[in-house]
Amino acid sequence: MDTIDLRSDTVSHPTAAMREAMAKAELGDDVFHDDPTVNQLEADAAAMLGKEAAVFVTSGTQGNLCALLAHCQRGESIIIGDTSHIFVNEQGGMAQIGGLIPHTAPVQADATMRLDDLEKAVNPDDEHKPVTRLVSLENTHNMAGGVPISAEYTAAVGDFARRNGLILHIDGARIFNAAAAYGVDVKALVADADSVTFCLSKGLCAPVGSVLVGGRDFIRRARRARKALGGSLRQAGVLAAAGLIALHEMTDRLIEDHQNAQLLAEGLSEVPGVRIRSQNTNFIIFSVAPDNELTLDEFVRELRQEYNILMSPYAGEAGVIRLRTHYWIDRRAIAKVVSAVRATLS
Ligand code: TLP
Repeated sequence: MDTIDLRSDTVSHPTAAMREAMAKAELGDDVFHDDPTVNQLEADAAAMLGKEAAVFVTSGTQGNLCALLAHCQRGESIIIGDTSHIFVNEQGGMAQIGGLIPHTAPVQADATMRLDDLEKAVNPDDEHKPVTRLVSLENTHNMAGGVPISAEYTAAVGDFARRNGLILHIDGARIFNAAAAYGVDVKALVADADSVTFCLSKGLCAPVGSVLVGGRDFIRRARRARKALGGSLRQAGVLAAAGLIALHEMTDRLIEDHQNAQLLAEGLSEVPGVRIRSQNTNFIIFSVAPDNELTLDEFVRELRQEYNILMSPYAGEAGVIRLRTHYWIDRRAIAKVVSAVRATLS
């Protein structure tokens, strides 16, 4: 029986076309800028996001850290959402490695931070305070439940950043999901940003890799940071070949994952005992009625043992499960999940 893995979109495997392209990729030593496939990926990614240059990195975490290291000096402060992935789930690399001081602002249910909270987080020119250098957004927002943020809001934060002499970085791990949700060209969502990290893995299905885009000088500094972090790879074209397919063939289909997430949420909402908390882009967050005989852990275990369906309790809130649809979850899988959940809770 095939596994139906809904724990994250990070579990997605490369497609057959990716595996074939990886086998045939032209290679070189990327530390010498000699890998034609990596060079192509970086050029195409920069063009697609409307920026001057790009650098291929091993992960979203590495892309975000390279960006912060390239933009900021030790001892400076960055304004960041209190539930942002960079703050909560990247081991505090900005402080641990970069010597940067996070100044958090509350993330609202719609994944935005209030502009007056951002204003309050900018330190005055006072020798007691670290210099505020950068503000970071996350689109789509993971802990908010896959909520996309709009071009208009991003432009307002861009305006705030310019008024205060700050750099704007976007953790756009799933920026193409946001573009699909708003039906806009991804350029519109990042026009105001000085840098953006986005992931080729996750919904776009490449096995490894993210891309950091921005201005030419910034990318030169980010390449230096990547080297110091041990992330400069040699014949990385085997990975970039899958990344090129992710970029050119997988972004336009993400809307199908969103439609499937909606279908799954509708199906689950009809199961007695299930309460859908939210459904945005490819995310679903739901809870199981507390008066049910099964604990959440037992519910998850039974789905795995009896039906080969993988879900994981949500770290952000007790009693809650968070699912993500992706390329390998089709309508047949969704029907199976709904009937397995119904049988498990009956
Ligand atoms: N998120 C993972 C886990 O780390 C939680 C997931 O399963 O969603 N930014 C955002 C918004 C992310 O969601 C993630 C991964 C990253 C950055 C980091 O990407 P990787 O895992 O490639 O370092």
